Amino acid sequence: MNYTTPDHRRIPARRAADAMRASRSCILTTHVNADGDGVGSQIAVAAWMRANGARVTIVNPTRFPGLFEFLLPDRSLVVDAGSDAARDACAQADLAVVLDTGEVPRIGRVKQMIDHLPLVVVDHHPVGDQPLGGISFRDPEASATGEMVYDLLLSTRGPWPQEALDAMYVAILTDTGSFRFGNSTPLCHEVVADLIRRGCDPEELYRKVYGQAPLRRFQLLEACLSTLTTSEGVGWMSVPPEAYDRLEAVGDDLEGLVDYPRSVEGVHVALLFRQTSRGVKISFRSDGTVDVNALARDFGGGGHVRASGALVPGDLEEVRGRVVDATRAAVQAGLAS
Ligand SMILES: [Mn+2]
Repeated sequence: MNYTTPDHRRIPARRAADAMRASRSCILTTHVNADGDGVGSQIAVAAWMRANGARVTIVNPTRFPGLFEFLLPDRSLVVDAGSDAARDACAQADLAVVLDTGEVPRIGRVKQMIDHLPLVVVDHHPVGDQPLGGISFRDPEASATGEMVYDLLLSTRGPWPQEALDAMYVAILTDTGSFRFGNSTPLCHEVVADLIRRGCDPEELYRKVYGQAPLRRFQLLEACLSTLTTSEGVGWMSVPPEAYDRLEAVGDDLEGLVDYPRSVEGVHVALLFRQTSRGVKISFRSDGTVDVNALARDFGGGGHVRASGALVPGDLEEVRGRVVDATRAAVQAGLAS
């Protein structure tokens, strides 16, 4: 069966696509610490809008992840939010599109740079406390924002540049954990089937994303695994700060680490802790027993029901103690209900 855009997405997709097609100069942004879905969606939109004749600039609140640079049709698409080039691009733009988040705090310093522009939001997260305004194309049922970008292109019958196809594929690949997570819906497989039909090479894209990890990543994994602990349905690991510094690790190296505690028999919620200068970063993953969006919100974070994050001021040991206690209580409550 071939994919068709679900009915409830049709009108919002059309509205968003019309605004984007009318733009001549557009800013694209995504959430802090962009992932494969955030930047994949940006690059797909950029390639599609450029094929429609628009000027496009990617301005993100934090560094563009090096792992996904291979998707960029050209490196000059991305400018640093602190640069003159970013300021000029924002001054000349007639539209801003926010992808893979719809919350004010999640786009950080870019918010004030695009405040004067009409806005389109394309996102698959549940709406939170501080939603961005503008034209809203949101669907928490979508596997990835990349799947919704596919709806945009479908609603306008393309064009379908190869860069857009590859970027949408990687967006969905990464947000579904290589089609293993609960969001690997029939719809997402139908989208991906069409992307392959149109020319994506799954083996090559998988290899570029997952098949050429630097050695330090395995050395960091070794150090993290030595901290693996489980208790009452909760599994957690901490990134040893000494190993992180010694190995000159970067944020990308932490991608997927939380899947290790998550894979342990009997674990319902997995946690990964990392000390940063601004506090302790926590990743939450749930098998569905606990709503970790609600749990992360108690610590000032948020995300999805099964995957969330938070940044908690304080030091590693103290924060870890509090968060593990709260998570154990949530698992007990979840199992009892
Ligand atoms: Mn996403």
